Amino acid sequence: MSHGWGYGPTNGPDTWAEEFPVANDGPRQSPINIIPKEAKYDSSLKPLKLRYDPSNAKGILNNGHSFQVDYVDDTDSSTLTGGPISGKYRLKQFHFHWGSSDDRGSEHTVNGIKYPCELHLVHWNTKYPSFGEAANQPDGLAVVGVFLKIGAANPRLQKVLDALDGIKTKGKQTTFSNFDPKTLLPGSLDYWTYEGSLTTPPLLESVTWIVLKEPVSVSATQSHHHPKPLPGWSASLSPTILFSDSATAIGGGEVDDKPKK
Ligand code: SG7
Ligand code: ZN
Repeated sequence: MSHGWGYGPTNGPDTWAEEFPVANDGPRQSPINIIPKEAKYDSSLKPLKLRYDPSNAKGILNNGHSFQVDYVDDTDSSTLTGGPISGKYRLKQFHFHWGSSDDRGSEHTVNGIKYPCELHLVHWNTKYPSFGEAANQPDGLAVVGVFLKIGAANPRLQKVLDALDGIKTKGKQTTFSNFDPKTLLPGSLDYWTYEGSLTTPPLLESVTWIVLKEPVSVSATQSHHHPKPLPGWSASLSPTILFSDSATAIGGGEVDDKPKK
C-alpha cells in the first residue's frame, strides 16, 4: 500500500488492516449491518436537534476518496445536540459514499440491503479543543448518516451535484456557500445509534453513529451524474467495504432504536 489506501483491488478495505490493524482487532469498527428487529428500544434517547447556519458553508473539496462540503467551525453556530450525545457537537463537513452501480454504495446496510448512496454529516465534540483532537477520543465525533434511494428527483441535492463539475480531480476545491445541510435530511429524524469508528483509515474508534431510518430520494439521472469515478480520483469509489462479514462481526455492538415522537 505504498501509494496509500483506497477502494481499488490492491488498496481496498480488505488491505487496510496491514497499515491500520484496528480494522481487524478494533472492538467498535464501522460500518455495520443494521438489523432493525435486533435493535433495542431505548427510552432515554432524545430527539436529534440540528441547528445549522447556512452561511458557515465555505467550500467543496475532492479529497481523492470522496467529496466533502466544509464548514467554518470556529464558533457554535452550526451544531448537533440531543439524540444519543451529551453536550454540543459542531458541524465540520458533510460527504457522500456511493458505488459504481445503483445496487451498492452505502456503507451501512439494513438487513443486508445496500443503498446506492450514503450521506455523512460529521460533527465534533466541543469539549475538545479541535476536530483533530476530538477525532482521537471515544466521544469525539458524531456522524449522522442518511441513506439515498433512487426515486423522485431531489432538488435539494442539485446545488451539490452541480458543484462537482468544478472539482473533477483530487485536491481540487472550490467555494461553496450559503447551504443548509438540514435540507438534505428526510422528514423523520428517527434513528439507530451505536458506538463505532471512522469508516476510512485511520478508522479511529471515536464516532457515535446516528443512522437515520428514513432514506431520502435521488433520481436516476441525478445519481448518474457520475456513472464512473471521475478522472483523477484515486480509485473506484465503490466502497466494497462494509458488507463483508468481518465488518459486520467486528462492528457487532448493539444498535439502538430511537423512540418515535
Ligand atoms: C471521507 O470519509 C472524508 C474524510 C472522512 C472519512 O473519506 O470525508 O474526511 C477527510 C477530512 O478526509 O474522515 C476524519 C474524517 O472525517 C471518514 O468519515 S466517516 O467515518 O464519516 N465516513
Ligand atoms: Zn463517510
